[in-house]
Amino acid sequence: MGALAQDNPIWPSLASFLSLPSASSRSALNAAFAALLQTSAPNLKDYVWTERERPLIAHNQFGDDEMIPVIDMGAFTFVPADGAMSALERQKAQRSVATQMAKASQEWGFFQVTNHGVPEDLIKEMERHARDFFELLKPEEKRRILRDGNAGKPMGYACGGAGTRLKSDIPWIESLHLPSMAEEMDGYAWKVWQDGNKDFRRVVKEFSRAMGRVSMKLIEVLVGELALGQKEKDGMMRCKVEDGVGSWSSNSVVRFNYYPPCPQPALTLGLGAHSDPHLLTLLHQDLVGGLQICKDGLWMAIRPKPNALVVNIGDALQVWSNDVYKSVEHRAVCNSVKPRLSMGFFLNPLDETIITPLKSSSPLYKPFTWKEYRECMYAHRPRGKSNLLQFKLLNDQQNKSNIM
Ligand SMILES: O=C(O)CCC(=O)C(=O)O
Repeated sequence: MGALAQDNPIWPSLASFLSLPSASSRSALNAAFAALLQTSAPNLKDYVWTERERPLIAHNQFGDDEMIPVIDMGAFTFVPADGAMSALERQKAQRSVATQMAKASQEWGFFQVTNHGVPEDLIKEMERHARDFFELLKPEEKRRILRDGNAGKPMGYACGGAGTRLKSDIPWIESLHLPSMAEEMDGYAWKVWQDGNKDFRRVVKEFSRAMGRVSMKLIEVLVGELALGQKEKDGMMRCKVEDGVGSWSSNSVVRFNYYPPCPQPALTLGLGAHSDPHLLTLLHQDLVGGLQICKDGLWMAIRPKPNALVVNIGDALQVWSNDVYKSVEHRAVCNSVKPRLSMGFFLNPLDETIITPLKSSSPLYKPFTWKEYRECMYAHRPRGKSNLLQFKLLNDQQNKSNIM
């Protein structure tokens, strides 16, 4: 692990803020924080979340281990040695894995995969580079790629509220969003480092490619498990070819989340409750803990599993599957002891792709483009699943009760 967050010039002032007694010392800190971020004076009280959103479960208060499905996907990712398995046996093993994944996506919207095929060494290298970015660079170096919070597709670095349009309930997080397209991604690295940090660029590209490959396999398996007719399957294949969804490099995003230690983790959140808008998310988290999901109205913590990746269904796949698969609300909870790092790959369609249920009879959503959906999400703060509801076709009764 790199330098502790106490050495990071942004967060110590923020960290001590909540325990400061007097208004004058608070305002001195406000000024110091504003100078560091070179932004208009932030009100640090805005990191204290409204009571109903605060976490009641600590980052490491894990539930029953066996409850969140852990699926070994080796049958898809590893080619057996000659003679180790017949083609029929392999097919049978793949069928069993596919069934488990589809069941988990329907019941949980979340599962973890092992034997996913992303090399352990690559993950370690990626973690090292991400920690170096957050912990070793000066604030002004990171701010060279500060996100434009008003953009329809904000990329780059954000710290707390800086780089977002959030004014209250500000998340306790530093994050870095990078486009998975190699050339676009390069541009961000060249802005941060004068020498372009070749090794950072190489590792992000390899990581993105490897995570993209697994994501595509997962999508293929999950769509294959939907009860689709030939017409819908052809439609899905057309989507893939025309939109480049079949390509890891299309329109996807790699995101690094760094949660510094927080003196009052019960008052704030690293990320508020949201569902992911994309098709599918693949996330690597370190062993600290902090990811929580909402299952049947109750929050529960996902215990990190060494060498596993967390998979979750995004809104776009929920729509594609006409609500068979569920995109589920989740959030990130902070802790007072250790920084936490998570690294995600968000699989996206191309901007002009029309998202509509693949099965055409009785669709539950009106068609929309990925660009429309993405922009709608960034225009409002995503709270829970509010974004998806805007595109739902409601019957008269539901319409009435929504208005009342
Ligand atoms: O860091 C985590 O565990 C959650 C990350 C997440 O939800 C996101 O990046 O959208």
